Amino acid sequence: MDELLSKIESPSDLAGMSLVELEQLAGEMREALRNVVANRTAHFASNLGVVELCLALHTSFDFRRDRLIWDTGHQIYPHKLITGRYHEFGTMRLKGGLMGYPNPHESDYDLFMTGHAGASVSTALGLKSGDDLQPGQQDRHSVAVIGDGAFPSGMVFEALNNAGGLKKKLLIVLNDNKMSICPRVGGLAQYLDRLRMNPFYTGLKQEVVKALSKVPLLGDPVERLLWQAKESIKAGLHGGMLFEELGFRYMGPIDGHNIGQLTKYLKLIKDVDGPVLLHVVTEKGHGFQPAAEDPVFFHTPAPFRCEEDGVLSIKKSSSRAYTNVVSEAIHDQLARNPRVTVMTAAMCQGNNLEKIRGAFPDRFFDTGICESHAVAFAAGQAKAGLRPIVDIYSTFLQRSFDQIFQEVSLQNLPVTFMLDRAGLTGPDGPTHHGVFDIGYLRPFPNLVVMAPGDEYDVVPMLDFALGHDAPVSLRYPKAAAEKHDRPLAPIELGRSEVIDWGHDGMFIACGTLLGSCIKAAAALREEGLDVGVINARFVKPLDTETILRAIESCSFVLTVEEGALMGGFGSAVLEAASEAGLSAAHVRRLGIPDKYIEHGERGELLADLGLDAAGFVQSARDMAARVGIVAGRRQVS
Ligand SMILES: Cc1ncc(C[n+]2csc(CCOP(=O)(O)OP(=O)(O)O)c2C)c(N)n1
Repeated sequence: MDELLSKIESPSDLAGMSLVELEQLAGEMREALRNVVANRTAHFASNLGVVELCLALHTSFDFRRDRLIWDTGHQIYPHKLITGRYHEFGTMRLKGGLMGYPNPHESDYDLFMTGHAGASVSTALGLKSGDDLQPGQQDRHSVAVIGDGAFPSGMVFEALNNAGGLKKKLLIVLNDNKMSICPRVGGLAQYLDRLRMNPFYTGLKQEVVKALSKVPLLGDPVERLLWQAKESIKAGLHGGMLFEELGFRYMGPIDGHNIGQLTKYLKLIKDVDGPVLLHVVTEKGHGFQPAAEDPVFFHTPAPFRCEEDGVLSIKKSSSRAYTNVVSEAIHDQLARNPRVTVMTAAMCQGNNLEKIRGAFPDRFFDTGICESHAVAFAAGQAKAGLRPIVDIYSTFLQRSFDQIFQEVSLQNLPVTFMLDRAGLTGPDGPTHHGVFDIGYLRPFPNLVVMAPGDEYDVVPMLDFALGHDAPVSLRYPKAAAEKHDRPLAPIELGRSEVIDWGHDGMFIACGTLLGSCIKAAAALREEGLDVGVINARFVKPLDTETILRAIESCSFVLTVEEGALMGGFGSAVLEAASEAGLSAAHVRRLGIPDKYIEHGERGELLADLGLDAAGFVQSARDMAARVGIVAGRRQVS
């Protein structure tokens, strides 16, 4: 049913719609959201929760001119539905289709391409102060919508501090649904809980609303708002002192599913000079009972369908992911060693740490979406004599670059970084691909950088890391774990593992593309090309002995990594060759080129980049031809 939604080409089509029609539209939008997740993994519960808020914002402001930033951007789907993208909605998160996050290439209504939490207040403030400096632009409103999960990010408080000082006309809508991906944690969460106890939102709400609705509708809106604030204080209803002290006018909490109330407040706030924080209470998963009951699963559910009797049939993948292999290995370490701790920055579910949270509540730390704090916090624990593991997505660790430098590497503290989703993450796209970590970790002295070649490497590598008296990082992709049967060489600092020595050429694989290299080498052998495979295991220190021997003795060498080529593993190999005075003209690096890779299934993206077995076969053939090897026989040069 899309009677109204199918006619919405842009938010201007909402003008003149009655409250009843807007509510009907909200229902149609929820149905469109359900249709997407019926077919593929996508963000769901967060989007269900902001449908009314999205409609209220678009009917109260004109975002062709005003500025709207959805923090993180995972809850952008309703906004996409009413900004001209409904008819493409079925392509959501498919390669070549709509992105699951804001994307300025899709629409002028999306200002920044984002996917990392906590930047909205800064960019909305920047937009406002940028507009204010230009003639004729000062009337533009700037709005940031941020969830209570993203709100505790350090950057948000930096921005609040700045905004309170600048006194710019800025609206922050705090979307409080009591959830991050998992239930929200921390002192600020408790503060928001207390604000929710405000009688304005609870039992007394009706009376207060009645009292406040006595405000004459005519007259100066600012005066009306001041009157309301005064009346709330008199009634002992005023909360939000923390925000008031920071220089914000705090309004709320109000019901984020009540379009009428939302628009009433938004319209009033438009006339307030200076920064305002509107505290809106929503239910994550609103309008779809299973999602409201289990918002953790329905944050980004795997495909499911509703059966006639209402039972959900969840299609589960049968393969075990690296994430699961790692979480079991961490569990085992915590069980064996009381000095081991683990921390996550709000990714308990994504990193499959829920069992660990239950089994070791004293040694499990969820810092909230505060990656830089998590790393410095781990450094403190390491200094105190513990062996902290920071279990984190590669892309989110970028938020902690300086803490890795100063608090960890400079002090040479034994913090272990488990970098999940290192590589192409698939349908999330460029904001989430974890392709930079090799490049940004390699330069730090003291830091050991490792990459398991397969599942067999994971447990011994974590063992090695926790026994090593210095920081260590270990990267693995969002992929099904593979096992390559072989006599397993023990993990030794700076030692690679030779799987097969090739006389014509060599693949030197950094990480789990090892499996595709092994397959490619087997196929090439059938063609008469003797190409070997090395499992590099260490990016730093590099096994220069073995790798330089390969460069010296093989006709060609292909380095392979699921990471940015620039500054990556292959670069490290070239640097080593250069240091040793070896020619590297016959070395070719395979990895992620110097551009952002769009969203799509990981397998499709890897294949497009020539980073699958077929691509490796082709690259080896090309190199063989280039150095003069034909059908397995080297030509006399
Ligand atoms: C820097 C960063 N860390 C972690 C994440 C992963 N992440 C995406 S959404 C989310 C929860 C956000 O909660 P909230 O802001 O309250 O929004 P809700 O989904 O509850 O509406 C997290 C942890 C991220 N996107 N960015």
